[in-house]
Amino acid sequence: MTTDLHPEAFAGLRRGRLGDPYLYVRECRSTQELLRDAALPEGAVAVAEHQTAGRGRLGRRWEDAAGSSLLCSVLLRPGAGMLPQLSLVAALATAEAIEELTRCQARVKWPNDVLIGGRKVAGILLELAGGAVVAGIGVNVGQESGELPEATRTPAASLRTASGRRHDRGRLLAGLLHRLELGYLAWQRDGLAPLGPSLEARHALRGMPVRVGEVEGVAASIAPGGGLEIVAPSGRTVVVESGEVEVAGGIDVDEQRLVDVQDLGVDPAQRQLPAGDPGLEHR
Ligand code: BT5
Repeated sequence: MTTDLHPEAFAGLRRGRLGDPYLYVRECRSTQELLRDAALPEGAVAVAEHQTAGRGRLGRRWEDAAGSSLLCSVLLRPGAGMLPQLSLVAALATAEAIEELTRCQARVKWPNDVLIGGRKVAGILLELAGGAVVAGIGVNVGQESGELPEATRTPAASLRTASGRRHDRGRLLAGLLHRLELGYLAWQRDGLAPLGPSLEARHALRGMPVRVGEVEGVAASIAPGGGLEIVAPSGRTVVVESGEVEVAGGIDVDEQRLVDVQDLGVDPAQRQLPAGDPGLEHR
């Protein structure tokens, strides 16, 4: 049986360098494991219809309904450092490709989730393999609401439940890889700066009451280095470089659960501290 992710379907859709070679399997434990061969070139992509041991970050699981998800891994060789930034680059490319296909507004929940209407439709996992990075991207595409995992950290949605329509996974993958390639090249050349406006426009957490580890406050911008700025009740802005974001009461972007900083007694003038200000901490 041929599907919308079959190599023959994808060959006619590929727009750039990513996706060559294209490793397609019906089933595997995790597409992350298919790109471990050191002989594979940058740009190799592995895709599966179903994963029996799909993984998220920190040992968590990524669940799929066979034939309904986009489950892919991309081999990149970015050189040393700045992996958290690459996670944002991949999440942004995923959000943009989803928007292009579905016309639904997609947002990036720092550092690695893509949401529509406050629900998680995609997740990114970066893993080091020798000197390379394997970027794993999972998108819920065709699941009906009953086929989505329940009791997830953020409620789940699929492109189908969010848009009310079916979508072609091959076209999504081709758009995603195209945008990832453009974003990756721009990031390698000039860092996150060229992606900043697109990222800020899709920043899901702005204005939300959040906690990351011991840092609690209201999420502000994404810092130039890729960290999340959090305005603490004292008015200090703390930049958190990585970690798990807990949103008080959950994210509900549709209902604009935005907290006015003045409600917290914070002088709005203190929200945007200039770079190098002693109030700016890096963790
Ligand atoms: C992620 O981790 O979101 C990264 C997911 C990466 C999956 C891709 S698929 C292709 C490649 N091969 C793999 O084996 N993995 C990558 P994290 O932020 O840790 O989120 C994991 C959490 O999301 C779980 O603990 C659940 O709460 C929730 N979750 C699991 N499956 C989900 C789904 N299909 N949709 C929405 N949420 C889900």
